[in-house]
Amino acid sequence: FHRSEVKMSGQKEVTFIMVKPDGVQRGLVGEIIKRFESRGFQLVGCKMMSPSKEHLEKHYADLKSKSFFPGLIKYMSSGPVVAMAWQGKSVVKTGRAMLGATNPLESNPGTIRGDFCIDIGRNICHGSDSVESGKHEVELWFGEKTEDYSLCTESMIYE
Ligand code: IDP
Ligand code: MG
Repeated sequence: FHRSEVKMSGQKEVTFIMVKPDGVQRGLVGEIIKRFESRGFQLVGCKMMSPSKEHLEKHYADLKSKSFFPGLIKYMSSGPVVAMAWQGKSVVKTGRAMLGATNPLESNPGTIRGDFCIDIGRNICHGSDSVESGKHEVELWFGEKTEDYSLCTESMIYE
């Protein structure tokens, strides 16, 4: 690796961000996109869709044994979602910080959940919780179909 290639590969980290059905209904799609865009992250995939129960069960497979799992699947299939892949340096960890805590009442003001919601079962957005799950979830929701392009503002965002 050249130095610049090492830097570039760090900036290629991806996370899966989803506006949940309540976020769509409440008109928060633009607000959530705006925050990631303004921060400097790069949108590499975006689609509105109504995922099947089977797809949602795969996405939330690690929560299958939880008592709230049936309710979660019902909530998540109550309307269309906006699925997104965002790319950039440390986008997974930073994306989680931008979302706030799982329970919105424990989310700081200034975070998406801390600014726009109250109940854990209506917390308006999803974000991958590790670099590995970011890769896995982007693959699950987009397959190979994310965009590979460079931002012309890159040298204004990264030193
Ligand atoms: P995360 O979305 O912050 O990563 P997870 O623990 O992965 O949180 O849970 C996935 C989603 O399941 C949460 O965003 C929330 O919508 C729902 N959820 C988690 N815990 C509860 C609960 O105790 N009651 C109801 N819903 C829950
Ligand atoms: Mg999670």
